[in-house]
Amino acid sequence: MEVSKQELEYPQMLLNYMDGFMISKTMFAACELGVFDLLLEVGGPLSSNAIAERLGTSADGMDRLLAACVGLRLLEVKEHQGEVLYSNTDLSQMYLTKASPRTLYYSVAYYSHTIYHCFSHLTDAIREGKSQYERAFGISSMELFESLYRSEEEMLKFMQLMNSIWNICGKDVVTAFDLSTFTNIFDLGGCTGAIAKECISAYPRSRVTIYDLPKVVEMAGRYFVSPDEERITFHEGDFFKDPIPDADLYILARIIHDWTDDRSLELLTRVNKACKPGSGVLLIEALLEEDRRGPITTQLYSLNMLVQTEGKERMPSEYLKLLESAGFKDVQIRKTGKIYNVIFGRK
Ligand code: SAM
Ligand code: ASE
Repeated sequence: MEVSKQELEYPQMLLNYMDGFMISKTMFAACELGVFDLLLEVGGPLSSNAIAERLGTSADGMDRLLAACVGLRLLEVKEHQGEVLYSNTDLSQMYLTKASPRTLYYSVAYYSHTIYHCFSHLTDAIREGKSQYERAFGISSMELFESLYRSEEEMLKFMQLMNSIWNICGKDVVTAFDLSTFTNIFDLGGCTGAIAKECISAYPRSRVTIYDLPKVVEMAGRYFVSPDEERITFHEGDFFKDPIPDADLYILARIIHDWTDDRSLELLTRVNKACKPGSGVLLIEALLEEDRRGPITTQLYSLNMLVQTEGKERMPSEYLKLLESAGFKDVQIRKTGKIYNVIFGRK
């Protein structure tokens, strides 16, 4: 693609890319300090000094942070009787406050505490082709989910991250295919139960079992799934080692992208063995375009899979090949128009 003469004279795009991490960190800092939560709580505009005082920060630092948030369209500013006052935009109120039902606060927190540090070692990750937990957090080689869950606090933060995107894309992924004929559904690596909740709300006859590691099941029961959800149950196990019980649909959301082709094939073959004829498998994943031109979000996520996991993001043709090698047929793909898409296969 040719750039315009004007762009060659003044490379605005490159300048924007250089600033990218500052934009991220500015938004993260405003979230972490509680700027958006405070403005929601107060319910009206506040001066920079008042915000600094309430949040216990320097006045000068807060003044600059708020100015940058206005530039990023995360806050609104107005002058009233000589005083400069700040308030939330609709977008920050809906997505950046902790208690909002559509909050991305926990995604922001995980990006800021974990992903950001892994990405400071991106160059090394690419040289070596492996995750950067050792460098970023000083922990020596452990199994993937042992490093992701290196403390109870970190496990909870990861679970909150996993949970939060389904506030935005959950309904789309469970309704991309009509799943109403499947009543006994297993969500392998089902984590916080976000997908399970979407399923039972979209399909009144379905029951969903969340299959995950024992520690995760314990946390999910404690923090995420209410015991009143009669149609959601738990099953503790390791999907690489322990039996996979009977079901008529197996959902694997963001599971295959954590693993190498070999491990993915091993897992999908185990799932295929557990399937009866007619049973299905539903993969929920971000998808790369076959022509390698995008989507940029998924291309960046694939780099994140490199710095954080053993896996990668894949193209539809790669998922098709994995599923067919594992014994699935009639593979169909549906795009949702959002980050995550859906791949359905049958035994
Ligand atoms: N499906 C959820 C979602 O998309 O929000 C969570 C995806 S998360 C990337 C991967 C999940 O697989 C985690 O909940 C993790 O605990 C679980 N997991 C990893 N290894 C596992 C294993 N060997 N057996 C069962 N679950 C496992
Ligand atoms: C995983 C998904 C994620 C494992 C580690 C992860 C995500 C972040 N870290 O299965 C969610 C997607 N976001 C990005 C930046 O990739």
